Amino acid sequence: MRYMAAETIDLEEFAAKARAGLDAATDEAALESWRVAHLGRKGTLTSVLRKLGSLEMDERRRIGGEANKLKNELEAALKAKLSDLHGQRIATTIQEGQIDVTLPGRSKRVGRLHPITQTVRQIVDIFVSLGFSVAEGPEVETDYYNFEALLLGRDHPARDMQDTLYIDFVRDGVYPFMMRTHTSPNQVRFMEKHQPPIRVVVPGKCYRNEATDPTHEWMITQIEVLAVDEGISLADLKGTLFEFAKRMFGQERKVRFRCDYFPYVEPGVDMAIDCFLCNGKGCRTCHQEGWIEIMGAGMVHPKILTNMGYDADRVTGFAAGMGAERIALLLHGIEDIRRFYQNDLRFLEQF
Ligand code: FA5
Repeated sequence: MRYMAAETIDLEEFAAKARAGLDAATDEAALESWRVAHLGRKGTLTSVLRKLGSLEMDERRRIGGEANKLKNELEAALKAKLSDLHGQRIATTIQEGQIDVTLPGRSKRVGRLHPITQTVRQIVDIFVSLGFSVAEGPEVETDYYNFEALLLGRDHPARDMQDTLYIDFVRDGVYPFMMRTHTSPNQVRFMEKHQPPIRVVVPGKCYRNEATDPTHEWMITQIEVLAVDEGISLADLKGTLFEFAKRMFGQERKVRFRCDYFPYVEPGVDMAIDCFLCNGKGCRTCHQEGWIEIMGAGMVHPKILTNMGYDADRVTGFAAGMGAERIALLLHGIEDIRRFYQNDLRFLEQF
């Protein structure tokens, strides 16, 4: 059995010294030195507590309990003294006239949702009201989902339609990862995990190596729409997208449907809304066309349905991918898409 000499852990003596030291400290610097000397990691009370292990069990319990009580007492006294000092400082500052307590308070600025977030929510709400559910997918995408699975093989010329930002990582001589160029990879991701009937929208950011202009940004937000079921036809695609356009833009805007090419749909179309600025006459914002394209769409290619394990003789589907920034341009009458991401509060606070 080992004994510590009683004087090595004389709590009374330590407590008296510590209390006297605290009384003598009159400013924040002195209080901090006192805290380090007594309560700090290498302070006197800490070293007392460390010595407890070498005491006999009963002694250890007794002195340990007292030491902890003392520690709590000293910490509370330190806190009270610091708070007094703080109060005195404020009182002095007010007395000396450095703080004018009669001044009105500063109001906190309340943030708001970014206009594109608001637009995305509006679009998604419309589709939810039409019976669609909502899913998400990754922004860093693989070559397989972004291109290959959508029938855009490595040498397919249509890859050039979306100038791609690849991740600087090479495996087997190719760049397997990229910032997704569109939300269409989520058609495949969703179909892999679900069986028809499918009604889903997938919103998210997409990235392209774009030379920007009034209607082109390098980071955009798309909303992918996918419906797969028995008996879905081009009429369902048109009906759904027309209904969407009517609810989004009102009855007065004109809608244009044209044939377009995307390797993963057959047939493919694009949808445009007449330009709000020139009312279809042609201007800088609509590139003199009179129309602003808002989405690509089409009937899901039977090859993709088969690749997903579906019976392409039984089920069909339509898909669409629309740009939220273009839709926001039309909704709010903004002449340049680049304003959305310039972080100018004078612009953003209008929404
Ligand atoms: C696509 O991205 C296809 N994945 C759409 C699709 C989905 C087709 C499903 C068939 C089936 P596109 O590159 O045309 O297609 O882009 C679709 C929409 O995204 C455009 O109509 C436009 O509204 C928006 N968009 C595309 N690129 C930009 C850009 N650089 N700046 C602003 N909006 C853009």
